[in-house]
Amino acid sequence: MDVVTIGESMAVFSPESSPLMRYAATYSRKFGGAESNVAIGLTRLGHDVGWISKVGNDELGKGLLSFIRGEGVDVSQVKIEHSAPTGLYFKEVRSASNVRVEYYRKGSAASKLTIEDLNEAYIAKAKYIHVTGITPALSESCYETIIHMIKVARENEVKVIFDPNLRKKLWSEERAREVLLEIAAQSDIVMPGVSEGEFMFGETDPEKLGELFLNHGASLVVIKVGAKGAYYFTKEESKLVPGFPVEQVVDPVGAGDGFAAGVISGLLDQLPLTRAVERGNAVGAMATQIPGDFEGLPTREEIEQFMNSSDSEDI
Ligand code: KDG
Repeated sequence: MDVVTIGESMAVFSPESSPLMRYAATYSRKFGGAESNVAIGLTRLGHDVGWISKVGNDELGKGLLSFIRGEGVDVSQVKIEHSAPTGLYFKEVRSASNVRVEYYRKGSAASKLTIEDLNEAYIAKAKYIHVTGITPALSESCYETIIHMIKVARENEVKVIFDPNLRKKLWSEERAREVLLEIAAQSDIVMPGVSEGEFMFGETDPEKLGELFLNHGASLVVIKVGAKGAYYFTKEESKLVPGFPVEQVVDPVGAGDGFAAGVISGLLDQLPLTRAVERGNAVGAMATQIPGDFEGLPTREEIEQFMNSSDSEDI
């Protein structure tokens, strides 16, 4: 495996007959989950990815699992949890900057993940593991599982990639800050948004945040600054890589996962950092053009076409 990721995926319901959940009588059902979005993004770009999770013994869980399997992600480590249902969430996109989500995931199948669900040999064979700050927010056993997975990765020289993906609806701010900082300290590559960096360190300047994350333990820090693009920082160099302009954001949910998939894909292809982050920017931009958490994620051919035809600023 190039990358192994872990986390919850849910059935996603989006209002159809009215843009607002409170008035809609009909909804479309899709699937989504930050980590499986990244897995799908990477698979579409030609990489081998495994996703660890649990789904309920229910129709949505079975549908979700066969869908993600159909995208080419290895789901051999996904278990069916008989004691809890697959999580759900409802998503209303009012505008690019105003998205509302309602979660129905407390006590869900994925929240029952435990250390026993980790196959250490499977993790040890990956080049990277990818974890987010969503999974440890789901339950105490999920938190322990993430910490253990990072330990197994480090013991086996597998690089740890961390996207804080702060979800304030899932836990208290104090606990979130504590755990996100704990995981960041054990990660090789950290990819926060600038507001997540501010939440963790109380600093808004991306340059200062880059330094803070490096001193905290990461060897590569990539900080997303929305449409402007993303900065990257190592001990040796730092740079702002400009984003790709898009006419209109149709659905911003999943753009960060697309960005992560693009950057990781660039790292797997051993591109120079500027090019890897540029690929992240491009995949993130494409993800915003289609409704759905991962539907807009491109194949390799599509991303090349987009990057060649796009008038991104010279970098
Ligand atoms: O990053 C996109 C995710 O937010 C979405 O797919 C659902 O995983 C999800 C979450 O926890 O909100």
